[in-house]
Amino acid sequence: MPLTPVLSRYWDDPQSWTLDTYHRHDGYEALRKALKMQPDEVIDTIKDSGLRGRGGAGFPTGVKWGFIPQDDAKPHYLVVNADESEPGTCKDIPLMLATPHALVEGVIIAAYAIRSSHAFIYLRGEVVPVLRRLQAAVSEAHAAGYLGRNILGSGYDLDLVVHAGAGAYICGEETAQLDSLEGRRGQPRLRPPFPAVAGLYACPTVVNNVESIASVPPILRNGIEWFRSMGTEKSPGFTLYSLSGHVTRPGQYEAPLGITLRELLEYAGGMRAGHQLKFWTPGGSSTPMFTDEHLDVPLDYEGVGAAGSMLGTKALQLFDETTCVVRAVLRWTEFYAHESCGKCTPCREGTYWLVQILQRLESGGGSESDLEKLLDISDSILGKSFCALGDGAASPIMSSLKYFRDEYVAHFEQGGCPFDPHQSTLMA
Ligand code: L3W
Ligand code: SF4
Repeated sequence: MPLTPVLSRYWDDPQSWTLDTYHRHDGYEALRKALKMQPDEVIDTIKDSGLRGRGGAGFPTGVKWGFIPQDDAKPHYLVVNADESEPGTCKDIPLMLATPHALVEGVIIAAYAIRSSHAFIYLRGEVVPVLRRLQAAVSEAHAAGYLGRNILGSGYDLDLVVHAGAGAYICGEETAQLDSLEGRRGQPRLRPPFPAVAGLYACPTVVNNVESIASVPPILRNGIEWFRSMGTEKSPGFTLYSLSGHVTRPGQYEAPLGITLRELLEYAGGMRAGHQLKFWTPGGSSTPMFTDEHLDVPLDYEGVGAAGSMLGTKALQLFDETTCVVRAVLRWTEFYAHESCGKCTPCREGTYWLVQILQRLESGGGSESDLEKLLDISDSILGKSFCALGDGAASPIMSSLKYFRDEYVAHFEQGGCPFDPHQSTLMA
């Protein structure tokens, strides 16, 4: 399959982030088109395109917009989830840094479609250069008449606020993000009601990922058929795959949904010289891991799901044979234990105990019964915790024990890690 650079096509242009550059690439043409359509027509276009949410779950974007009730008196809100923090996930930050106007134009179109006059971009607060770039793009868009009152003479008004979060992974969960935006400590809310019914300030709210929203202008500009000519029937279009780890040329590869890791690896120059793939994540550390047996799994929602994992954020982290799987899983589990918000017992207590057991095993202690404890605790978390963070913590443990149980056993049988830690750059 060929690469299909759409979102990333001019990331390397000088001053790619300015309004002038964006105008040279047909910037804001899709907005002009959208403002001549009825909001429902815009929703139908995105529904018919088959665009699916790029933040992890793959929920159809147009269907989500269609949930917003049209006959109520409450305000509607659009919130862009730009709190990218899933381990390995690194696509939204480069997109916003290189082409912030692609996101801003998508926001205006999406807000118009759901009849919202207040939109927010909830950004991970640590990425100050992105915050500055987004704020500059919003100012440029205001000055050019794309934001504010009576946008391009259409009578439509929109205010867009860029909000910097305080650096908590849980605030990437959509309802925790809404709590945080409202000024409270970010913790997930019970769903239903989904945000589309009762979201920000208890009003109908659409929460979408950055890449999903940035994909809207090209669809409106080029049409449904063009979008559906890429990808698969159920997972149409192009998307950003982020390759990291022991790969020759790590980075963003924009390609149709349904491409395989084997094909992406050809573009990325293969694994680093002299080494072989051992295990990888299809969509960040929250998705069950794959091995070299899965090189030909189509990277779309159906293909990855059928092979027992999730496409997630398409963050492909690749590890070669020098990596200790127990140590990698320990590092991820420490992350989840640190980021657990503490609201529910299975995740709050479970992630703590998982770290204790993994630390014991990784340092050469423990026994066979520890492996059963890991599975037992993971089973108490998976599907039984309040939000997806718990499931994400259990997934790498369960999948690594499925594929690499022998390696866990080798640790306690040999009384230490069988890998030379100096050989694995990812273990430093
Ligand atoms: C109205 C209904 N709306 C579902 C909406 C819902 C949400 C979207 C998808 O988690 C996953 C998670 C992470 N009426 C609805 C409805 N909706 N039914 O549709 O909902 P859901 O529950 O399937 O997923 P989610 O809560 O959005 C996302 C995984 O993605 N993930 C991501 C991690 C981190 C990042 C990041 O750092 N950027 O994305 C990686 O795998 O574990 O499973 O909007 O409201 N009946
Ligand atoms: Fe909080 Fe973890 Fe429970 Fe989610 S699963 S609500 S992060 S304690």
